[in-house]
Amino acid sequence: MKCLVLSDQRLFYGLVCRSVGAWVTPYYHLDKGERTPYPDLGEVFRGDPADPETYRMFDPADQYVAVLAYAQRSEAERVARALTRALPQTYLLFLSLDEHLPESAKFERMRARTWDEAFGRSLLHEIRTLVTAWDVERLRAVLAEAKKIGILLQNDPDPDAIASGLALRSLVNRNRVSAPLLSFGAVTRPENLAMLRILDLQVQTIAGPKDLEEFSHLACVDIQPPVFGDRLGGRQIDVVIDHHPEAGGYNARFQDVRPGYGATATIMTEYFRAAGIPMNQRHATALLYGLKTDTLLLGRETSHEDIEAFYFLYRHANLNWLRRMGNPEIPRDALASFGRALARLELDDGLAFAWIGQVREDVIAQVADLLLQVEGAEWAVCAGIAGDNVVASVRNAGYVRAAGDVVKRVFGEIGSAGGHRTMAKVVVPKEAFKNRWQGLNEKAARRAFYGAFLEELRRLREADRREQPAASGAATGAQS
Ligand SMILES: [Mn+2]
Repeated sequence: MKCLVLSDQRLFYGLVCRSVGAWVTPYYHLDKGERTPYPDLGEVFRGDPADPETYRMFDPADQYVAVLAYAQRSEAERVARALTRALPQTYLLFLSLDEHLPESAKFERMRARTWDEAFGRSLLHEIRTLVTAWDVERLRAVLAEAKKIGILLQNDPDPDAIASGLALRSLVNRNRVSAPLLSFGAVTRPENLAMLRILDLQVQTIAGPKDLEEFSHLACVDIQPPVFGDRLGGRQIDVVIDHHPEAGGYNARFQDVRPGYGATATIMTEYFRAAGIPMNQRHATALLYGLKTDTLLLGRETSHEDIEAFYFLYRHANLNWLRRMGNPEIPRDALASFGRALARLELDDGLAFAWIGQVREDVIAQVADLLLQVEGAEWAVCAGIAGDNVVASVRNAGYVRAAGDVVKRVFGEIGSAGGHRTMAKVVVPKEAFKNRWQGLNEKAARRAFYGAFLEELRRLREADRREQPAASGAATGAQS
């Protein structure tokens, strides 16, 4: 389609001459005898734009689109009137400042946009990219002299933290030896373990300030130093990059905290793009997975920047890896014990239980998730042996008492137990388990979970019932 471009600001011709060509053929209006402002502008037409005669070279039977960018509304309207009289089948796009745009129904087939609506975002983007590129330079300068960098992630780091840590390491040209990812708690969620496995990533577990001594520099990613309390032993943190609310009370040499962002992965993606660093498949997949999980697939606390980053990462990521991370694979040799366990699955008083024997630790959590889908299950427990421990994953449907509290009360004394409201984990050393429940097998595990554990659930349920006001006695599904 032919596109007539008319403006009293010649700069505008430069703005459009390279950007609309793919879809329309532009014809620029110039005054009689006026020199072409850009040498390779393309087709031009000349004359008084407010005179219908000026458009004689165009066939009035054809369809056109015209872009009119005039500083004054009166001028824009005068030109539009002449133009539509000569070429009645013309779509009109007006661009100007808000107060100089024609009212929306002034002409047929028209659209009026302000300059900032049409170009503002991309101009702002350019300014921000410029600043971000220098942020990356500053970041690199802060870590340039580092002998060894510790990249600190939250406890039980999530994909956003892991991906952002990986991205930071690459931005400053380090590797897993000179800049390891550190956490005060191991990665436990099966999806996150799958991410580490598929992308060949390691997170090193550390215990306290002593473990930080070997690092000349420390960076906090997807978290801010105050969250660690005194576990940092008062160490100076050099770099903080995060999207959680500003914590305050600390001073880092490089600090970039953007609470409006849905993920730290978005900040890291902007660093890569602004600094012109190629995004490889591994980085893109990690960052996309981090962004996806932190924003619940862009459903929660998502900014325009997150969507921009998502769009960019999506084109560079390996979607097959991504799919495998979202649905962690079950090892083949675990399937047999799965089958046996599920066949003997017990469901008593709302508690679904399965013992799956010796197995990779994350499989236990996967089976627990599955058990919670069993009809009639309010609680699900899957237990097995992983390494030197008996490990159990506990799930509840979310409307009964907190899973973490229950496991702590029952298992807190002989092992480590804890978790959130709807999921919890129990780790008991094999020996301690054997002594307490007279064995290290399915029978003993059943004793453990159908003994004290079920007892505790019954007690809680009874307590809930007593707390319920008589009128709503039937509603046992109250949120706790
Ligand atoms: Mn995050």
